[in-house]
Amino acid sequence: MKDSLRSIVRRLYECNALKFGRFTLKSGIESPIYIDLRVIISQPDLLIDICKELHHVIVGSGAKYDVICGVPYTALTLATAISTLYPLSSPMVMRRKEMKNYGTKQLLEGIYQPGQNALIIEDLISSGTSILETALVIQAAGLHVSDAVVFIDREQNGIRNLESYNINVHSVVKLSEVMHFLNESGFLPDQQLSQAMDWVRANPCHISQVVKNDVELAKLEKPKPLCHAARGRLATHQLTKRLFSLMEQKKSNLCVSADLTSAADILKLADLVGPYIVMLKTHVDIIEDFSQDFVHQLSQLSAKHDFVLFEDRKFADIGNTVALQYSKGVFHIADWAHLVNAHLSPGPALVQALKAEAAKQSEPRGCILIAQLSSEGNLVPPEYAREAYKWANQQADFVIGFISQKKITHDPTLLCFTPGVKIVASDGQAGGDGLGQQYNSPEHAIINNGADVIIVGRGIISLLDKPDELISTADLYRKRGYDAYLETLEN
Ligand code: 5BU
Repeated sequence: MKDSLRSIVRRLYECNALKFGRFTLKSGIESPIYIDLRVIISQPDLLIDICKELHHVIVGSGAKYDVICGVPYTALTLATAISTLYPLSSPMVMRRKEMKNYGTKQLLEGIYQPGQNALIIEDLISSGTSILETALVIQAAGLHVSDAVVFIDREQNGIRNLESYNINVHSVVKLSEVMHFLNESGFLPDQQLSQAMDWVRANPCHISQVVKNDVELAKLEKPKPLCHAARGRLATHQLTKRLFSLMEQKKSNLCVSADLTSAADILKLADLVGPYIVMLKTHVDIIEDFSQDFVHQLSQLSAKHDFVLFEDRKFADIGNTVALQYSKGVFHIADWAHLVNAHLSPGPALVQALKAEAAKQSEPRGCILIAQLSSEGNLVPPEYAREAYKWANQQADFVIGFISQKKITHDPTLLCFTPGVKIVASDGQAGGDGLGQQYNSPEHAIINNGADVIIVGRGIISLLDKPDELISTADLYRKRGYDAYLETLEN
């Protein structure tokens, strides 16, 4: 333990913030340890030293945040001190524990905006329940919480408990380190040390059931849907902004999937459907006469009709390989595709590798994570959706959303792209293609399942030989998709 921390722990012991003996906890359980960090609010020097250690861990954690929020009440003073010690990096918001019955009635005070990231500050973690309660209030105000920083980790499972709620907890010091230091310094006899260590190991804590229920309820509560323009304003990624702006201008949430094998056919399709779409999706590896000239012409059409190019490459290999697949080979995908997509199975290094290649381009590039597949019997596990959301938060400057059959997050800055869409005579579920594809109508995908962009292939491209019909069908998908979006705003 470094000297600055030793000094803090010694002073905490001296002011009775750390006690060893026999104590009855609030839960009725007997404990050989009692930690009460509330006393630090009366010792400004100690408080400042603790805050400097917390800030050191905040910086080291790499957590990205716009505001900090202390768990009331003790950590409110810690957050305030951090905010004033480091005013440039740490503006603060404050969680109310009780709702006012006058004025704004809000539970989160201060200046903030939906879509921002909040970092939680806490003095001590045992089960993680208090941090989770605070995270719920912050999330209900539309902000994200991905990280929390605590001074002492009681090592009673709190950090692991919060991992399953996608909150990474970073601690300054572990209880075992504190106890070993006190033992070495002669304050804690060997026998008491081993008794206390045994007790900690034998008493893991759990998140309170009440809070667990609140989390489930919060997940069900849909925030009021925002229009494309408002979501575009909240987004930070240039391609997300561009897509929302195109959706607004073209009154379209349509992506056509150009699953054709001839370069000329794809160019013909792109020129015909260009005015009705916000995005054109390709599978370049099915084109029999691929050439750089084709890519050049496709990029010109993307500029002429203002749509985004998405190469549905579904990267799924180790970082080094996907980096090569993205930027090298015959296709040089990174040079022309604004967006690509990736599977989660190889692990997050894949996205980092793609991002590093993308950074070499002069124009913005983005990635869509495959959270769910449309094909029957696919083996993508449900946990992918949760993991995809976590990665999207960690790589917000690269990941713009998800390929998904259902909306996996209400975060207004992340897009849900849904393939497997087709208009058929009857509404709702629209059957399949006999090869595993499962279709939904545009209304079902958008209103029931929360799609932001519908991806349509054969429903449109099969009409390439009848250009007039192709155009009217693309416009019909555009109109039905956009009307469905407008309906979601009314609900
Ligand atoms: P369709 O003709 O509308 O069925 O084409 C759908 C396209 O979307 C096709 O290019 C697929 O490769 C792509 N797709 C999909 O259908 N389902 C998925 O889950 C993913 C991509 Br990911």
